[in-house]
Amino acid sequence: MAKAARPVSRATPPEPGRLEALPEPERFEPDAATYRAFYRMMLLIRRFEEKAGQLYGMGLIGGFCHLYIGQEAVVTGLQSAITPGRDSVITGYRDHGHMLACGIDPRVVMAELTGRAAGISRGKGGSMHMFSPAHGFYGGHGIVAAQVPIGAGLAFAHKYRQEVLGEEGGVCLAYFGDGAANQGQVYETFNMAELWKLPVVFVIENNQYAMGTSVNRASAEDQLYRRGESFRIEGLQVDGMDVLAVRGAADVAVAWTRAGRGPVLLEMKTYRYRGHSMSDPAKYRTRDEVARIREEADPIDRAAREIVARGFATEAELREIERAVRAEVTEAADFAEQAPEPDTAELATDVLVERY
Ligand SMILES: Cc1ncc(C[n+]2csc(CCOP(=O)(O)OP(=O)(O)O)c2C)c(N)n1
Ligand SMILES: [Mg+2]
Repeated sequence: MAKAARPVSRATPPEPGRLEALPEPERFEPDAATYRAFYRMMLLIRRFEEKAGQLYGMGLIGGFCHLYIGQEAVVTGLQSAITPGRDSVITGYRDHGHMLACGIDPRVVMAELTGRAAGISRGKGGSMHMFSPAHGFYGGHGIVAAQVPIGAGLAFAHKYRQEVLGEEGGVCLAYFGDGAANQGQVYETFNMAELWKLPVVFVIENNQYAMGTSVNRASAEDQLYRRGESFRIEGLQVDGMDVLAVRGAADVAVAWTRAGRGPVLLEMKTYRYRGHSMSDPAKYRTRDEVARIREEADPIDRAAREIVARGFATEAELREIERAVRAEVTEAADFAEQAPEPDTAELATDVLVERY
């Protein structure tokens, strides 16, 4: 096997005596069951998204639909490092994978995508507007970067509950994209988060593109892990196509922020295989580019190879996992297709209606 690339690298070292240094992360060492569980989760997200793409093509999903295919290792590695329910998670509109990794039932996510009453937002939110506070999942936000200050607010609540109310605290994982990283509100948030030492991990999912604009074209500083430096927020750049590198970095970041040392910024270098949304002509990149990354860096293939090489499962056992995942996704789609739409009397309930 080729020598693994260094999984993570650190931002500029802090000035001695002025900033504490984050410990150097190591690639996570899973046991067999944990690595198989990572594989299963990544595969569940991939197959779920493929099915969502099919249902969209059949006209069963309306509105926007942004698929997460290619980025599965990011959310799988990170979510495995936190405590579901105790900690909180918030992201943008590319959110189906985050919900599955939070442990939300694929059936209610698919039912929401197809606008059914059994959906997690009762069929009225759709792809971009799903929430489950019971799972610590706070959306699902269609406004680019809007989730970043809200994530700091969630972290503030965690800190307040712990320090003022004496309740159990927690940390927030606030995910956003490389395009969102150029939004002004991100930097107001960085300032307050560090000033107040909020328990938040900012996760930039750098999938190389914001709609049709590449990160290098739009970003004066394209090493996004450095974006917190002027706020004294340390950053790590991580191979987001390697679930074990992601988990290793997540462990360091979560331990740091849980200990009251303030925010951490993780730049996950990843890639989306599909278009920005379902209506993307993809003229800004070549098919070869996508095919090459799929071939060389696919996170699921990589995990499968390593699982077999380490003797954690046989190829036949991985095929069995695949079969079970396909069955789960088929069941979710069948459930969604058969579920009734919301009653028309429900049209305005739980919906903010502005009257002018
Ligand atoms: C404030 C705001 N500006 C513009 C848009 C339109 N828009 C939707 S997604 C997007 C690109 C964001 O890219 P990135 O942050 O890299 O996330 P990705 O889609 O790659 O996950 C834009 C410009 C929006 N929804 N909100
Ligand atoms: Mg992007």
